[in-house]
Amino acid sequence: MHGIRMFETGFSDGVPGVTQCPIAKNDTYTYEFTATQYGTTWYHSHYSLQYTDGLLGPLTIYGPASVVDYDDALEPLMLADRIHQGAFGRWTWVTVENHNPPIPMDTILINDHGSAAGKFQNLRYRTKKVTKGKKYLLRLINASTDTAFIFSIDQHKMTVIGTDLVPITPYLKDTLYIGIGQRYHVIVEADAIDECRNYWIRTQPATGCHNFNFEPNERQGIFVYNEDNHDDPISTPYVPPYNGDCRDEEHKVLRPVVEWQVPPPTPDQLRKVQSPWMVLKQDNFTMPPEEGHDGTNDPKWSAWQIHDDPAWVNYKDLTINHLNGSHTWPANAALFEIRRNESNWAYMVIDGAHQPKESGTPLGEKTVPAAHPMHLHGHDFALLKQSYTKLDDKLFDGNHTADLQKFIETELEYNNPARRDVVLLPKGGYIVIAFKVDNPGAWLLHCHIA
Ligand SMILES: [Cu+2]
Repeated sequence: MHGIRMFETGFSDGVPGVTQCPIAKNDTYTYEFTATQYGTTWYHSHYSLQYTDGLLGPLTIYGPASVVDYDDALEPLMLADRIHQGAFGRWTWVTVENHNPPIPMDTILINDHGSAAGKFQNLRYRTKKVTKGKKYLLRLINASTDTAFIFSIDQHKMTVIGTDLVPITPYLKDTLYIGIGQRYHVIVEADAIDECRNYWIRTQPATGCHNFNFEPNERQGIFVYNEDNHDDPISTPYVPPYNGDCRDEEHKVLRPVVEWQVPPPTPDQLRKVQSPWMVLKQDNFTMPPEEGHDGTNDPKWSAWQIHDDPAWVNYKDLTINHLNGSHTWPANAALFEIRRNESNWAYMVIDGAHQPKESGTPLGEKTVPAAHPMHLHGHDFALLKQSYTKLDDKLFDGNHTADLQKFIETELEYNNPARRDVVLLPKGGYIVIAFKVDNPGAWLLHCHIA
């Protein structure tokens, strides 16, 4: 249940090895939780590549809305990349049959409709008929494995009213950045000049945040005024100056309707274990030995990691079963222990650009600059800073507390900051997030590229 807070029901969070065993074939599992927010999200398997192959769906929690300036709603739109051959098949083809990684995607779908590599053109997604002069709520979900989209409808502007599960002060856009796992509520007025025609819905992969092995067709959806018109629309896209790069919506315009304030951290709070300084890097990595398998002759894998460990969970020893007060944790759980503190806020600087010590880096281990849609379970976080440029190295070296204090005072947003559950860690940049420590459990923080 992506982005559902699971407030005091962490055992229903659905992460294999952390909160439960994977559900066995022909078995069932019931997730119990209280819906604490209204809006749009999705559910998906958290096991291996299953959601890439379609084990997912939209989830709407109905309730009062902050902005009701619309006449009707379209069904939720799940935007997704896919592999026509099947993700497990392609994975085997690359890893076992020794073809070259990385594994490319080849298809863009909207609610499971779309052409694959130019075939099945007539399978494009068509909305229900819209009526000129009416306003429609669109609930957009990026359910991709490896693609950030720039979403637009030709010749129609969007009023953005919600990010993830949070209503925001409305703002107007013609193209919308939507990263993996993120959701947006937008209102579109059917105000086209020619209502006999239909208009392209575009899902353009953002530069640097996709991996297609050919130029994908961004036109997989049609905004339908005229149900009898089955011709391809002739509408034209918004012409850049918009930036086609991999970005999020500017976080300073994502202002929650229900305002909140975040207390500034102390330098120690930003530095301490409770607020880890994280580095995402790729490493040549051998899986830890298991019962009946010592692993010494295993091939080296390349794995992403936060700090020094790629999380390696044990289905027989769930992380959540260690929440008994003993403070002993499974080996290789890549775990950060966060205790309640005086302010009840935790802070994290997540840095994608460099390691604390670049010198002496073991062979085969390096920081790989890449963009990562970071997702935190069990909490909405406040986005205090999203930087597309590199973090100043010296801030965290322990010798520049005055500079760090100045950074805290001048660089971070505390007054009604953006509140959401997925944020893009820009390539070569960093983010600073904060969240209330109010939901005990074992919670995953992960990049949502599946
Ligand atoms: Cu998710």
